[in-house]
Amino acid sequence: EEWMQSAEYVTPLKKSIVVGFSQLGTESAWRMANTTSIQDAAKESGITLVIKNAEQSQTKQFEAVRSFIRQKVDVIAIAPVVESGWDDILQEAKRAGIPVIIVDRSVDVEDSALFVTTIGSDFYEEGVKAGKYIQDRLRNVPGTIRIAELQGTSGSTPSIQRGEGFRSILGEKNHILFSQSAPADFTEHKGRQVMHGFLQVPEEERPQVLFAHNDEMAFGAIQAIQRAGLKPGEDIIIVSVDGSRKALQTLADGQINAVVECNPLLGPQLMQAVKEVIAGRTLPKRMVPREDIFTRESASREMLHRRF
Ligand code: GYE
Repeated sequence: EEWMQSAEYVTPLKKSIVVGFSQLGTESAWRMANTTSIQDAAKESGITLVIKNAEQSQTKQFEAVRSFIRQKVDVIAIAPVVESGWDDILQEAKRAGIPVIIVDRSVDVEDSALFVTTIGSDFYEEGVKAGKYIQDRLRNVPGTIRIAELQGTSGSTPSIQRGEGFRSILGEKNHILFSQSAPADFTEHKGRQVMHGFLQVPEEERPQVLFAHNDEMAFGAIQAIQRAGLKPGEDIIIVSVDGSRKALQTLADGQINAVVECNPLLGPQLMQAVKEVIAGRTLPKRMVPREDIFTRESASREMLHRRF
């Protein structure tokens, strides 16, 4: 490729690598930690970072990518808000000779050569962990179990895959009913609003379990549950995903029952990948950080190590 052979990369120390990063938004503590991690890692690596906030709009992400192409950045990184619709814009980057690294969520494109690698979590596995926790926890509860689900942004990888992973464990059981499921955009206020709606049913139809696709939606749901005169964590078993310090605190306090970890600290891995791409090395197509599940027993201990 042209960008690898051009003279300015023969002595890379003389000129800082420039990375354009399209961040999808600011909806959660996870997202803020992700942005900070990428900024810090760029600084540490002496890489110049141009970052644009797309405020949940794919159109804005397209604009950001086009501006990076015009600026002739060395590498483009994208945390894509949704999976679909990326083929054309990634073609534009390819024609400009700029390699693209996908961060956090995935893109669903026909030609996987349009990006170098995807650095992000195994969201399906996160859903599986949440499902297994619920399965264990309710093993001895008789009768029908109704599960409510607060999904993330429609069409986003973590929402699609957390839902699928969760259902792979609980989906085909006769006594388990997915009674309510709706997107709440990964935000606290939407989580509160949608959960409030879920609770407008006769008592015997109320869910005993809530799976929230992230911490913020669980926080919103907790408020709605309390306003309905119920005890979160007791009347309704709650599992969320991410593991911010506040979520672990809420877990320790007993209002959430389990939190599946999703690691936002992708900066160091991203900058490493940038340097390797510039050096012309081949990267694995997918890079996944190690992750855990937290319960009340481990919450206080883990909280000490939390960085977001
Ligand atoms: O779980 C949620 C954020 O894409 C993994 O996006 C990320 C998710 C994360 O809004 O809190």
